[in-house]
Amino acid sequence: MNRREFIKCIAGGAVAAVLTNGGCSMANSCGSSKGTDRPNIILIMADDLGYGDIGCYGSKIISTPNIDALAEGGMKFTDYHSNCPVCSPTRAALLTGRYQQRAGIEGVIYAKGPTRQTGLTLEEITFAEVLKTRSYAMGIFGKWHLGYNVEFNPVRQGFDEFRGYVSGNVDYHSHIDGAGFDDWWKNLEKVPEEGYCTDLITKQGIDFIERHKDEPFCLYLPHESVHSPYQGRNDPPERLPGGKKGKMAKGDEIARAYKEIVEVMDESVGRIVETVKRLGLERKTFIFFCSDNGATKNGSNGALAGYKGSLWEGGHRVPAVAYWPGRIKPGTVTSQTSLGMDMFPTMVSIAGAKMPA
Ligand SMILES: [Ca+2]
Repeated sequence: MNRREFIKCIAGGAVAAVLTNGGCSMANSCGSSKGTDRPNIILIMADDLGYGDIGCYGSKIISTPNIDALAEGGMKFTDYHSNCPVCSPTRAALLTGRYQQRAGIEGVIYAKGPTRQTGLTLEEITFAEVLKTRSYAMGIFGKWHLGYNVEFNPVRQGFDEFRGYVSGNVDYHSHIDGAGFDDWWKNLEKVPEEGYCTDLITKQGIDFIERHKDEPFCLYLPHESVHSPYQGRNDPPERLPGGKKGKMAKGDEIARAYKEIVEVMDESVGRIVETVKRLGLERKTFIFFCSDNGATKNGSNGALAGYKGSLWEGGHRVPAVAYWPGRIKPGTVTSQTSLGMDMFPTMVSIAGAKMPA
């Protein structure tokens, strides 16, 4: 690649440039989709998952064979950073490709207090809106956290389908948010759905892929895993209707539940990839897995100092894995510094869409 091509790559997306440099056999246009008909995109984001929380980043406690397999068959980033050490700003930057401050989301949008009334303004251009210009089917299943009020709903920001929750976290079983409100949506309406949060997100994701297998799609799966409350599949709900409190995990129970929450998400990643393979979409689907900030003291940031909320690397240097057979050489490890908001131009480039002015 000559210098001019490299600069074009940077303009087209730093992660796209890394993918190209990482040995994509077919990438002759900086990761853009020229010559390929609009590849599918699957973006899976964990919540509060730390640098040391999964197998391919050194965890000896938590078993993540499916994410590890993506790293083995694709590319592992050792210096990927979430845009912020907390949730909402990271998501604002990911969605808009802009620094979160420019997108107006400088801090967490809390379930309680005045920020509950705020959200990502509709004037912001999201990757969903840009991919729609290339006729992608757009689905988001899981956590939004860019505004509680219906005016900020994902279907107002370019997504065709939304199932999940708008707050920072819900009870994995009762789907009640931190302020005591039911928080499980189908587009603009609250529509309850029974089940464990991670399993519901997985089910919706698989259903979306199956329904859109014959057209280009972009599936955004922002998981709750491994945010608190710490609840495994068989644990009781903590938040009950009417503001009542159930049993909360404490001490050793947190470590046990934490491991299970991550392992169930890994199982989810496996089921999504299995669906892509089963439908013969593997070579035309770009899959990216990352976290939205570092782990709390209940998890592991490996050798990095600091935790979620800190500007030490433990707060924002997080796992990231890219997988795309035929485009990304298996077993690649890159130390290229990259940032959550790089995903916007990368996805735009892959879709062959135009970057907004
Ligand atoms: Ca988070």
